Amino acid sequence: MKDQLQVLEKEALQKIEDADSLKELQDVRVAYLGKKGPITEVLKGMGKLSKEERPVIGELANTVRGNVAEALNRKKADIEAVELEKQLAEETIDVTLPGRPVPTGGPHLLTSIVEEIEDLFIGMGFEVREGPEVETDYYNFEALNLPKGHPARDMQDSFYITEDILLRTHTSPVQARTMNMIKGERPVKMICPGKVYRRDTDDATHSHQFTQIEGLYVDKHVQMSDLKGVLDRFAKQMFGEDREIRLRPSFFPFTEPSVEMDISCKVCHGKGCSVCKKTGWIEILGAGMVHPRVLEMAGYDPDIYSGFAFGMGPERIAMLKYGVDDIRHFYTNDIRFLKQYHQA
Ligand code: 2NL
Repeated sequence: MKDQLQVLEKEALQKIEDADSLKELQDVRVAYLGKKGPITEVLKGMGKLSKEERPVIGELANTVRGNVAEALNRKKADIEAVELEKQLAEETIDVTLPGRPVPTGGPHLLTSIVEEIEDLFIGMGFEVREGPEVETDYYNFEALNLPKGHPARDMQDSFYITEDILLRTHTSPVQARTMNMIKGERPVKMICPGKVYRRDTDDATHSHQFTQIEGLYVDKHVQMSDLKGVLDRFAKQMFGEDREIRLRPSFFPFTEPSVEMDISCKVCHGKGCSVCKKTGWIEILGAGMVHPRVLEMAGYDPDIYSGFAFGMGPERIAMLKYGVDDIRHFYTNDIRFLKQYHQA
């Protein structure tokens, strides 16, 4: 039995020595130390031994078992170390490779244009103000000299929430609210950018939701020449110092007199070409002297105060400046369109 155990030990140690994977090692463990393994079998047969032999063989069997178990653990650690080395060697990371680019995005073309226009007017002393997109009939129409029954108030032309509340059709109510807050106690010089809504069928030049920037300057002695000077500066700064402006008579219920402003065509400089439809001029915005009734309703004495106002569509400005041919490009968020206008 002693010989048997020693042979088993030698055999097991040799197999452990020869093993070169964790799987093989586990097989050896099961074969020699398992419940049905030969060492266990030997120990089971100890009952047949004499009293003297039993402790000797028992001790030897335990020693053999201990030696085999120890050899297994040592070899297991060795194999694991080798496999880790191998894995580390295979999975080395080349830290000198360039990283994957992270998409950074950028401002929407419309956002850039609105901010450019804001900066330009801030430079001329205007403050930027915002207001609600859901407006009362009073501020959207009444305060702007569009009384009940005026065709612009047609249910067909606006999005009404109740008979008295609607989505604003222009940003003028922000200006009416501001004037009302100041109550004619001091001048106002402001622009108000924001979203406006009109019931319209969307096409290349119309949208039911679009952006507007309106400006208002109310003070003592404000006159038409002030309007012309401010708009001329705007046109030149936005489209180029070589551009001329032209004011044509027009009509708005909230201004009197009212004008429409054109800029000279950059292609033909006023001579007439296909871009300007042979007129030499391109329409940019509407403006005028604030109607005395509008001033009065806002709490300004029209005999002391006067003002000018203007309104423009940043989509149209961007379309002219960058040659965008369809207003829907601003809203459909096709990244291929938007990316063209991201500054590096
Ligand atoms: C256009 C024309 C305009 C105004 C807007 C205005 C505001 C107040 C008083 C008087 Cl509070 N007027 N705004 C005046 C003239 C024209 O917009 O064609 N916009 C796209």
